[in-house]
Amino acid sequence: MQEYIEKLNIIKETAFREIAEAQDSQTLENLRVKYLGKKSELSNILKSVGNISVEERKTLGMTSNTLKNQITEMLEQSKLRIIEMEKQRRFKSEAVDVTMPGLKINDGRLHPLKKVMKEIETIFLGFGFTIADGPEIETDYYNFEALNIPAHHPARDMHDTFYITNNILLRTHTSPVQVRVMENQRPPVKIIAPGKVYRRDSDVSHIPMFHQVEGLWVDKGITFAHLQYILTEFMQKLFYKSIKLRFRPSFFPFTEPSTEVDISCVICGGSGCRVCKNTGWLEVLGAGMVDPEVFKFVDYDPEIYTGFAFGLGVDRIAMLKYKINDLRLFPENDIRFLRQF
Ligand code: 2NL
Repeated sequence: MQEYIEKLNIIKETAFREIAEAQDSQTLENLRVKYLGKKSELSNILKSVGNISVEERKTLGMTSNTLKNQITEMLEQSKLRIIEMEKQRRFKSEAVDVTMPGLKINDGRLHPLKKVMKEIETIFLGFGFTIADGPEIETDYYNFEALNIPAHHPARDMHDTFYITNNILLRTHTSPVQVRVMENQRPPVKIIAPGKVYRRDSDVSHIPMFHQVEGLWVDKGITFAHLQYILTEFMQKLFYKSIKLRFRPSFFPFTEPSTEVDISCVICGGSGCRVCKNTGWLEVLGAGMVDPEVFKFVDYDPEIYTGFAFGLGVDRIAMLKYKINDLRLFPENDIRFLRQF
């Protein structure tokens, strides 16, 4: 008998200690099964008792029942303690420090060429022009023939043009876009054609793909004065108000008369520097009055309509605007370069 009472005392001692030390609800549940479950020592103690008196059996039963209740009570208290503890743990791990600095958003940005392109488009939209586009893979007809550049003209030199077949090529300028618009629309036509163009040269000052904006305004009574006014206003808006323009006579197969347009050097202001090769001037545009031959291809009557057209290289404008000295930085897409815009 004494042996069993002692056994109960040992159970009590270890149960109380283990329950008091439990740190989480899973451990506590395991302890409940261990001490109160069907297969627990405590549940089986009466069955294992051999020959003792009825009186003793009764005492032993009462003692083990009391212990069962004590353990139950102990488990209950421990459960409350652990619930509170786990709650505190969760508060700690899920806490948000609202004073922490925010994460930096690594936002994208526009390529410098795209920025300049958009700026040019915005200026011309302001003058009432609309934006036209067309294929980069063109036919000989739209890229050359309809622009009064017949076969064997030097501008068709194999060194300049990427041919796909005899008749199909990568456009060397965006003029074919304008030819297509004129083919499909009667005057007035007042458009710009921005886009990528391709030429077979590659050295320090040339890349095989570059960007061009061409413009065309055809209506009754358009004169060279319109050309000068629009291009002057445009350059003043793109760079600054006090910029000067210089119109030099030139030649293009698709315009007559033709002009090359210089601006006063945006680096030195005209006093002479390396960029303008000490001339004070930068060549930025080619332009002219649309050649009557071109109008014939699109069935416009040159006796009724006149127009001016121009073309400018966007890459060169972007170099001047952002003071970039190497054309090849544009197509390289080095993130260290692009991040600066
Ligand atoms: C340059 C010269 C130019 C044009 C482009 C043009 C287009 C049509 C009719 C007549 Cl549809 N002309 N475009 C005219 C003059 C010059 O570009 O040096 N570009 C970079």
